Amino acid sequence: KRHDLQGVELPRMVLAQPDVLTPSRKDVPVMTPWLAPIMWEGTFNTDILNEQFHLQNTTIGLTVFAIKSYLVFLKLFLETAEMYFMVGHRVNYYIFTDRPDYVPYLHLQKGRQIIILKVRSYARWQDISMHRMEMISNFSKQRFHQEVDYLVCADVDLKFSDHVGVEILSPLFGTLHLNFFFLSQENFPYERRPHSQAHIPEGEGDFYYTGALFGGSVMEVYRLTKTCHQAMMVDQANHIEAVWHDESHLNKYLLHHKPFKVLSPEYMWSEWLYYNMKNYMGDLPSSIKRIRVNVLEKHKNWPD
Ligand code: 2GW
Ligand code: MN
Repeated sequence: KRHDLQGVELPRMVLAQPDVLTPSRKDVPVMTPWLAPIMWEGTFNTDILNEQFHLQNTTIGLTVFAIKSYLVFLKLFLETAEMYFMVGHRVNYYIFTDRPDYVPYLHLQKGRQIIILKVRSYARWQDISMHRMEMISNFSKQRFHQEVDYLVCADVDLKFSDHVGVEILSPLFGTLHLNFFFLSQENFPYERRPHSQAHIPEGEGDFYYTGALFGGSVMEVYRLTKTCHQAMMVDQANHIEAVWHDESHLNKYLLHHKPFKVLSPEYMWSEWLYYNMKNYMGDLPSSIKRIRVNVLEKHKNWPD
């Protein structure tokens, strides 16, 4: 499928003349040093973007893994995606699960479908999380490239709470991790051991990206997931596992392959973290205008 916006003729739209000398937001960074926009409320016009992507008849694949007990998250994930994710566009939900029978039945909006992909499970949760890279790369090569233009890869333990639309789409995009957005580079939890393929030396790094939301064109997502999977296989052979698993490898990849768009923490918010932060930060900063995706609370054994 095509994902090239050139040659699109937009219908006549009456819009105010762009005031290019005034930044759309002055309270948040809106551009990376490599001129990738950082997506915040108030920096983009949804009507123009919807037109552009409609004229291309864009189809978006949303990949999500619901293996073993994490199937419980799937219903709310899908219900809220139906309300807020790429509304009005063509969407394929690719649900990777070890238990297809447990996928909830849902009435979907027109142009949207659920595709269940049966995959194996792993005993360790770290392996479940990490092998997502392998499975996404395999399916990208085998079928996604025939069916969708873009892939959006998400964790399942989240809910959509406001608009997430075509503004996020570009050949390669990552999302800023809320926990580290306010911190400087030396506090990023990158893998620091030189023996790991995910290693990022002190003094390097642009952002800390979350493993919970990334994507791009099928080709770019294929390259990313294949590269990360191969790096994890090398680590495994060397008996080392990166500190934050697939997320560490994603950060390494995005350091060396700069994303074309960067999503602000509006796209991966955590009420729980924020509740704790409030104790010393006061109320929500006025720079946060919309919270679009929320991480759900859960319990697990954290690494030491
Ligand atoms: C994960 C942890 C503990 C026990 C089970 C699982 C688990 C994860 C599972 O039983 N079944 C399953 O399908 N998963 C999938 O892996 C699911 O899609 C889930 O969203 C994803 C990542 O696991 P999660 O959400 O528990 O990890 P987080 O939210 O702590 O995530 C960040 O760090 C991870 C690596 O440690 C990943 O990079 C993740 O993308 C990040 O958000
Ligand atoms: Mn998660």
